[in-house]
Amino acid sequence: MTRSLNAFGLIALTLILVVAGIFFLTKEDVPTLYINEFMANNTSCCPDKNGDKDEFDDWIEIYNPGTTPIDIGSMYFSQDKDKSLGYQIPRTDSSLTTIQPGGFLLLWADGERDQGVLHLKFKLNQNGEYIGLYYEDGRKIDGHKFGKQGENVSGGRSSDGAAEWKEFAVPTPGKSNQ
Ligand SMILES: [Ca+2]
Ligand SMILES: [Ca+2]
Repeated sequence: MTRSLNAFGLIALTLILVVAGIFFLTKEDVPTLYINEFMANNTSCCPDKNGDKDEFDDWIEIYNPGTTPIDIGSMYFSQDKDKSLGYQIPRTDSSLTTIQPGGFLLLWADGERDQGVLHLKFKLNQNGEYIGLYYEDGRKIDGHKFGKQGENVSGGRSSDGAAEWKEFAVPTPGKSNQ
């Protein structure tokens, strides 16, 4: 009796380990993307073209350093590093929200959601704050905390994806940081 119970326990334990192994092996890796550049005090730099109107809105540039396209639809932006599930980017138009390998995507932080999927619900604080990009399950992809921003100056990685940040007097929204 004891022996058959032990055998049963062993089988159950093996099954649990196999199932756990499959779960961990099939759990997708968080994609590698960078918050590459942003502007929180845009007065004349880079217009968000809204019909005939030039809107000088805040913006965030995301960079895909990998070798496969990545759709950021259904990922989240948060301005609070303790809350990963902030604003969810709609997954309604992959042609607009997919970043090609080595490519850049420009999102307008203008609070004007009616202007399309690349327009975020929030604006950036020119006095400084945190911005983070999170995977659809809440795991962190990238985050950056910045201080007070000068007019029409962007903050960006010194080169695309680099760890070091600097100010750019000549910003490059949607293009490689130079
Ligand atoms: Ca706008
Ligand atoms: Ca850039």
